[in-house]
Amino acid sequence: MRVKRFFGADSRQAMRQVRDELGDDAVILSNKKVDNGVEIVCALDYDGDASPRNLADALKNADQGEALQRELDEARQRILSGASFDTGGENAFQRKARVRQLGALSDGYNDGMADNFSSYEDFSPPARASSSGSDQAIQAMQSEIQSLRDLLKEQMREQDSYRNPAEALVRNRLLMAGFSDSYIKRLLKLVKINPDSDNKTAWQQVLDRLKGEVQTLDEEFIDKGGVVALLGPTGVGKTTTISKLAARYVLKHGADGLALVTTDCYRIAAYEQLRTVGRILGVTVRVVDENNSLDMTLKSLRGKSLVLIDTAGLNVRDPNLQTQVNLLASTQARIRRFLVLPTTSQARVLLDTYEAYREAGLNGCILTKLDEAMHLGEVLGLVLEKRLPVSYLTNGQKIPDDVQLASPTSILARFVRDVERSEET
Ligand SMILES: Nc1nc2c(ncn2[C@@H]2O[C@H](COP(=O)(O)OP(=O)(O)OP(=O)(O)O)[C@@H](O)[C@H]2O)c(=O)[nH]1
Ligand SMILES: [Mg+2]
Repeated sequence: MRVKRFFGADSRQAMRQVRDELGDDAVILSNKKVDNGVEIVCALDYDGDASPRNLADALKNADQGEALQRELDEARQRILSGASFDTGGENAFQRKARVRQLGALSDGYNDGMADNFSSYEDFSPPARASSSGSDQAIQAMQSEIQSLRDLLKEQMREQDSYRNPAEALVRNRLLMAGFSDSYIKRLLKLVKINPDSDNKTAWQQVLDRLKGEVQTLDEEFIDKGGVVALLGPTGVGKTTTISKLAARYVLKHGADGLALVTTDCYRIAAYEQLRTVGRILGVTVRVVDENNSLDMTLKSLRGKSLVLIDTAGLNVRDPNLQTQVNLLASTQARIRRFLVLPTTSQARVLLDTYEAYREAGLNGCILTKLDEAMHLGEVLGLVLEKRLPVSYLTNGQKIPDDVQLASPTSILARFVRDVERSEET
């Protein structure tokens, strides 16, 4: 029998060489780690006198497959040892059904049935598999591991709920309200709910803590003055909020001390919109474009006590977003920047928005559209996790009425109302 050695930096590379040269029917005699890589020895004219392994088997032994398999086995062991967990009333049969659903695993209960778990049979690649077949097998393993992780997490939660039912209730409420797992974990570590605590006391403890964690501004823009820019994707309520704040300013201080600026030179309508507000309120409005830099514009408005800057609504993947962020950074004036976040958006969208605008150097946020939001949990989760101070809340389209300075009390009151309402339904 003639043999040939293949050498690659890792198993995958070595296997690719085998496949390229000998095809999928290559007969592999050995597959071992050597200095700086992996060596595979193949039979060129295999006559059946050895005990060769085909490509699929070799892949099964490959680094990646091995690592995944090991992880899977460890996870399975943890699941099996969890068989003694108290699962809150779930009987062995229910538990077994659930475990099976997650990948036909035997749960180790001694009920006379044979252990029908066979990790390889369930997701090993077919004999003489092609590379895509083995990729699929690895993907199947990965998804199996994920299922096991989820199951393990769930079991741990069940165990916790048995040990500390009040904490479990609180955790569940926060999860339902849209907080992330990691934030809840951190919060509960800080709150330390006593295992003997009743639900009401535990919940109040958490609310008190949340109230202490929410950061808000204690002074209105219209009283504090300065230069304030609102940023955020299109349609979130930047112009409407600026119009509300402008109207409030004028009602309280008159029109002279206020100016409105738009950096939205992408759309003519944006300027028109702000100009209309300025005309009605008798307030100066400026546009920043190629002839009027932001720096120059702000210098010309030095005498104003408050300048509100409306920016172009740019979605997170818009290439102009960076230009706009750079524009705000390019001035000498101190601009306070607030991200406008609609409370109607999902947590993922809010997080993406935050990540995209974070670079702008945010001083805080404005939460809009509370009147349309089902609950505040998702946005609250984000502002708490990112320690983003909330300046205003808006709850309708009416100018100037539907805006209020945010306070921890008002935010928490709304949060509690949402939680109670969702539990009633
Ligand atoms: N229900 C409700 N609607 C609001 C609120 N704030 C703004 N809107 C509405 O949301 C829509 C978009 O508001 P705009 O202020 O134009 O949004 P924008 O962020 O300036 O959008 P672009 O200029 O495209 O970036 C308008 O129909 C507003 O009336 C609010 O608090 N509640
Ligand atoms: Mg606008």
